[in-house]
Amino acid sequence: MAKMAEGQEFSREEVGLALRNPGMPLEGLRYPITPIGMHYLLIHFDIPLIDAATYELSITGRVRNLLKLTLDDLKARPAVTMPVTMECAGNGRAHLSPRPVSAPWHNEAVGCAEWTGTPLKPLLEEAALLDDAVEILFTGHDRGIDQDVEQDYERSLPLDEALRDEVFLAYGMNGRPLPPQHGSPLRLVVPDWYGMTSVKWLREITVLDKPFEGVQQALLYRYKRSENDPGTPVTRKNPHALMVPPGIPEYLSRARHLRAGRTLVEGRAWSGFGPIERVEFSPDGGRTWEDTELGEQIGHYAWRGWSYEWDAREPGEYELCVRATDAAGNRQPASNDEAWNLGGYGVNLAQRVPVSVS
Ligand SMILES: Nc1nc2c(c(=O)[nH]1)N[C@H]1C(S)=C(S)[C@@H](COP(=O)(O)O)O[C@H]1N2
Ligand SMILES: [Mo]
Repeated sequence: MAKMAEGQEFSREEVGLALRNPGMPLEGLRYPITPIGMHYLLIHFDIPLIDAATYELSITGRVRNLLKLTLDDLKARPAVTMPVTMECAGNGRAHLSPRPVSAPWHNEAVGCAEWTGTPLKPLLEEAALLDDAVEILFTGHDRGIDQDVEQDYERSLPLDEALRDEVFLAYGMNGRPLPPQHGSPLRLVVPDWYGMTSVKWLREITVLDKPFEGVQQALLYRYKRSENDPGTPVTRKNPHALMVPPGIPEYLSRARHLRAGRTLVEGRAWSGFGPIERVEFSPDGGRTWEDTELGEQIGHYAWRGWSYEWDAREPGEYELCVRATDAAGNRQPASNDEAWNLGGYGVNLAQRVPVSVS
């Protein structure tokens, strides 16, 4: 099922996927709220063209009341605005060896937008779930073929997850209408979970009386060690810290160059398993670690800033690393072996940034 690749060279397919699905330039970590256009994108099929004026969302399946809602109906309901860090489950995949041929993310499949929308739970309460409801299925307007199966992009959530207060349907991003590439006119936002769950271009919400077995649920987005391994579902985001690469880059290689002296190294960290409690910095490839200073927490589901004043006294070659620990005690792994899985999901190896100091 999974096509694998090895080495530093990327295939035409991987380059094609990377061009369609840009990441956030890591200097974008300087903004607490990622500007639209700097936020990463992941689009499996095509961006559908949807007329917001005639758009309707239906809530159907195991419900007492079928609902059909226009965008105006949804905007007339109670509104929430909150920053939510979104990260693709495939972020870090390109560091694996062998790696699955898919979007070849290194570290940049992340962003934190301020989303505006209406909570899902009251809508489901209005639809009145029947007693046999077990999962909620979210179906997008986009359609394509993956794993040889023609499908709508759709994913489900167990009932208890879908009914969390902080799950909402978003029609706004950074104070503007949702742009086409991020799911216009309406998308799901599931804080704490990896991005695949936050279905864009939402067409239908279906209440199911048995677990959804579609491709994006049962075949993909599972932590598997081999083809025959049924694996476990990919859900919440693993803890992850990233730094703004310090100094200046060489154009082609992106290698970093820095003058000796004090440098403020900064970045952001997040986890779907609880608040970030600790971010550590290493100037020597992970041999020694120092605690960094944690910054403001702009929202419960938003990344947290951190900074460290690094004194690069001696000219030479350095490998800077950063790693986060969350409130549940999860810490980023040190080795590729720990992180490896067939789909290249949830890879949160400590970031490594080689720097030449002169
Ligand atoms: N309908 C639909 N929803 C989707 C996707 C998609 O391809 N189609 N991609 C998912 C994945 S894998 C991710 S990581 C996020 C990316 O959201 P963004 O492009 O707004 O950053 O959207 C998710 N929702
Ligand atoms: Mo993703």
